[in-house]
Amino acid sequence: MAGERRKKKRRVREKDWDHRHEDAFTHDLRRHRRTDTAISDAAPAPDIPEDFEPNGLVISHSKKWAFVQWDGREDLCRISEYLLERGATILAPGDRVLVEALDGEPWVRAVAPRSSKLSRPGGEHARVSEQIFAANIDVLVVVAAAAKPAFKPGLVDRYLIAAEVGGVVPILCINKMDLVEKEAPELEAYRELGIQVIATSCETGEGLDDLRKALRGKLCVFAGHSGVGKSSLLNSLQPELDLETREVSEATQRGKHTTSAARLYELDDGLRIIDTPGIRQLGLWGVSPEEVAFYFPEIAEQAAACKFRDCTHTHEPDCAVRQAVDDAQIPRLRFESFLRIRESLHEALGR
Ligand SMILES: Nc1nc2c(ncn2[C@@H]2O[C@H](COP(=O)(O)OP(=O)(O)OP(=O)(O)O)[C@@H](O)[C@H]2O)c(=O)[nH]1
Ligand SMILES: [Mg+2]
Ligand SMILES: [Zn+2]
Repeated sequence: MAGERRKKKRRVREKDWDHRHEDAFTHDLRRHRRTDTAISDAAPAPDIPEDFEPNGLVISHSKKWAFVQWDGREDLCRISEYLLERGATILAPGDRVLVEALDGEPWVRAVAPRSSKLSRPGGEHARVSEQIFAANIDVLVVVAAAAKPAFKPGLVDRYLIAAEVGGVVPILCINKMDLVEKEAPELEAYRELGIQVIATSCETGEGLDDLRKALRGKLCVFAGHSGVGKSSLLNSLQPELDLETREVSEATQRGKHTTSAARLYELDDGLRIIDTPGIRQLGLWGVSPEEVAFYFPEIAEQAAACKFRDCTHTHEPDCAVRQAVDDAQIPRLRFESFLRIRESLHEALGR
């Protein structure tokens, strides 16, 4: 029975994936995805029908407990032991779940299939290989600072890949604009990719209306390095939140990892935002080194003209991608980012 249920679910999920990614992906990648889609959902408790109606929304969670909004209130619920981890974390903020009261105590008893997710590989000692840090998200707001810490595109490029893998629309928010005279020239490359770039300042209020407008009615995640101002932006959008923030270290110009757990906040105006802890680096889950090029649209576009079909764009003769970098058709920073990400995935495989 359980096996049968799993099989059915898998088919449905793959179909969704193909449908949503139809326009965004090349044929090769789509074919690859079809064979590679992994099931990460925890199976519901055995007495729960497959087509259960979720009645709760996960706000935050730990291994055994979850804060869930259900029945008009927020409750600390226990997580059913039937929801075993099968390679991936059971719950993430944004998950739709079935909550039932057993002996007067609320339990999370099933997790609904996700419409989208953001994942990273579990660390070396993690219990799971896929760590899902947000579910059913419409928009990933990649927050970076114009200064303090200085803008570096590496993490941004990784988040863009995670968004594409998970079926989430990315927006780039450059905060702390009050600290610089003008925008970093690198940002143009992202606009050319069709990504919305919003420049903000929590000090002057610049861009906050644009941000509010872009996020209204959507479920969003704020993610980025520590100290870029994710929690400050939430406070600026809604001062009553009064989230904890801390100045960046003068010595290292880095944030102090103030936010310690991801949590969903419902703000006025139909804004629902998950604030997340800042990270140093984002590992990529479910991406092989060979696939990285597909996630850089400007590189994928040129790759068709390379002499070798399996050109890696690292050393081969007649490489149209490297030529396009020399001709400034592909921004050099993006190409260097591509090489670094590819290399780091190779290293991760070797470990
Ligand atoms: N000048 C300036 N400082 C800002 C701005 N936004 C945030 N800050 C400051 O940057 C520091 C870090 O802000 P946080 O909101 O704690 O950063 P965070 O991204 O939530 O950091 P983590 O929770 O560690 O991931 C605080 O001292 C803020 O006051 C801004 O627009 N301009
Ligand atoms: Mg924070
Ligand atoms: Zn090439």
